[in-house]
Amino acid sequence: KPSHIEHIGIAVKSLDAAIPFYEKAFGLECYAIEEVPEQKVKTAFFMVGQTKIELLESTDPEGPVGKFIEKKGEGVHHVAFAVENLAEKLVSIQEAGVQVIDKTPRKGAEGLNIGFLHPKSTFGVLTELCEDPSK
Ligand code: CMX
Repeated sequence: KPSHIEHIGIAVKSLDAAIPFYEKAFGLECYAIEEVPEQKVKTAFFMVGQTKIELLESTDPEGPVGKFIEKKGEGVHHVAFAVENLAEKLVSIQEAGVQVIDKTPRKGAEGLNIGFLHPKSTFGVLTELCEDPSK
């Protein structure tokens, strides 16, 4: 089973507008800003215990976060669980009848291997599984 919630992804229109909220309201420090061109996003990370808040700004209106904001506005975009043996998990979860977006792991932010499950198959919540290859 997953060890913890690795991160919560929050779609925002502007990192520059959203980062100061997390800094001022909670005294959190933005420890990394990274562009992930394959996902058409720019990300900003805050650590809260073992879990990160990942702010997501779209770099392309046709990308997943651009389309999400257009349809639903800013808000919680996905929940990511930390798992081991991601490739096997993606196989077994499909065997259990869950629709996956990624049949095999791909590279995500922070060097993690990631795989997404389709929100239509997970009660409306886009769900990500992540594996830290350095562990
Ligand atoms: N949470 C819940 N539902 C979502 C969703 C989300 N984040 N994104 C899309 N949906 C829903 C839409 O509302 C829509 O529902 P309806 O059919 O009821 O209207 C349906 O899924 C299809 O949405 P769409 O706008 O037509 O978008 P697509 O089908 O083209 O893509 C999805 C949807 C989830 C397959 C795509 O966004 C995807 O592959 N996401 C995974 C990758 C990703 O999100 N990357 C960004 C984060 C990267 C990172 O963390 O580094």
